[in-house]
Amino acid sequence: MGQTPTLHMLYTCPFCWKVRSLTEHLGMDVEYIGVNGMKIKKEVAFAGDWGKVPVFTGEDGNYVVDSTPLMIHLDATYNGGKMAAMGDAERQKKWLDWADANVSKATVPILYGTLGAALKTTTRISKLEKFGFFSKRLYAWAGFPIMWGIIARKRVKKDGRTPKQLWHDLLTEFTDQHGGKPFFGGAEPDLVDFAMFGYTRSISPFPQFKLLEDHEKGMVWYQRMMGTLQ
Ligand SMILES: N[C@@H](CCC(=O)N[C@@H](CS)C(=O)NCC(=O)O)C(=O)O
Repeated sequence: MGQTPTLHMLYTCPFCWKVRSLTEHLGMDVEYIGVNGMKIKKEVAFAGDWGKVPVFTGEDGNYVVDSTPLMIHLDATYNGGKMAAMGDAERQKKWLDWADANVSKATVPILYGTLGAALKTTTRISKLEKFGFFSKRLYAWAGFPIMWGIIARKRVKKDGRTPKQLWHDLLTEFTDQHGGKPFFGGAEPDLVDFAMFGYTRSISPFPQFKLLEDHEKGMVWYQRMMGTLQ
């Protein structure tokens, strides 16, 4: 036995919630370390050039980065690789890629799609995350509403769907894959369930979450996933 594993994360980072949901499901003893959103590179400098969260450090002091490989690592190390071995490996890989390619992109527009939404999200983030007094205000009033709001609006326009419609379509596409079973993985959740759950859960502290709440099948699955956490 070495040190207690740590997970460096941002409270509002969707990728971090993929990993954290899995550690909570497995009932792991992990110390969650909230980094300062304005100093991510510095705070995870111990993990080399990566410069992003999440970063997981195991009992042996070795770190693992990048949420999807990190989930696969946790399953292999702390769960006997049970999730990776569930069902068709190719299907699992395809849908992990699908979630990373599509769902992460849908998250930014829903949180920052209009200037009003961007400002609401940003002030909420500045309350949730750890910032210094000045950066807190700077972050709330200047940074994200302008930068991300503009990027998100461009993306939404190009797609032609509202951020809500986009999320609903993704949840439908995903739950259609369950084939009447409780989870994507079948009777039990697999890595795709946890990736999708992490993305969805990262929106839950924000008022925009109500836009997802009328996706009935999606929410039934979401609550079921909540029930698998320890
Ligand atoms: N592909 C990575 C993406 C991680 C990522 O982009 N994290 C963001 C926070 S949501 C970050 O740390 N960004 C800092 C930066 O890019 O400077 C993953 O899945 O873990």
